[in-house]
Amino acid sequence: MSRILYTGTKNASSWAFRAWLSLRELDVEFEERVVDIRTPQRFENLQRIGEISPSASVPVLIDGNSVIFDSLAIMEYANEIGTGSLLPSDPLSKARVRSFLSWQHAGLSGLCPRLSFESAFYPDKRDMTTDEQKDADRLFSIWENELESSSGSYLCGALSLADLVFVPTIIRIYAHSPQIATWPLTQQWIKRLLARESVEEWMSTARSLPPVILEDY
Ligand SMILES: N[C@@H](CCC(=O)N[C@@H](CS)C(=O)NCC(=O)O)C(=O)O
Repeated sequence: MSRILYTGTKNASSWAFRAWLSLRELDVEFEERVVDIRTPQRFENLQRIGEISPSASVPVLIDGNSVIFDSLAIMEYANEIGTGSLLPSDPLSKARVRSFLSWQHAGLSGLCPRLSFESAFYPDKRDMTTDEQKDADRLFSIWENELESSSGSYLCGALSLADLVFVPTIIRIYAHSPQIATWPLTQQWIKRLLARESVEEWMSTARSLPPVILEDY
């Protein structure tokens, strides 16, 4: 196998999850090497990744002699070498999918840093704060409008990179039992995404690991 994906600890690595999901959904073959990104071994392990990748972070995809780093680049590359089904061919629809990808990649909202991916796996979860629920509400209403206008099962009609990029975000919000009844399409979309074989494969391993406790939870 000439293609190697360096991912991170499965209950702590939301960016690696996105790249991994795209490769899996597109049936691209790869060998997976998990980098332990828990402290204190994180620093030494990522330093070693820095010897092969400029970003010194995961995910990194090695394909033959090429190094493709950053989840977004890997997602787009996966689509190019896979079935190509995760980006629409029409330029406007493709730009819409890419808008969602870029938005998530640029930080999305204040919610992600406050509600870490790691916290989705804590046995005792706190309630969401009012501000967090407000941020979640905004995302839910945007997703609801998108689902309504695409009349599809997924954000932009068929499953696309736009859906996959939001999976780790959904997981961190959904694990904290948000009030979501007002957005029925979003609720169904979340359930549909979480039930995907690829998502369940990653999550079942993630759930089996000892939780990575962060102090600022
Ligand atoms: N923009 C990068 C972010 C990657 C990232 O932050 N990865 C985490 C693990 S999920 C990591 O390796 N962090 C270590 C670091 O950047 O020092 C991407 O999308 O791939």
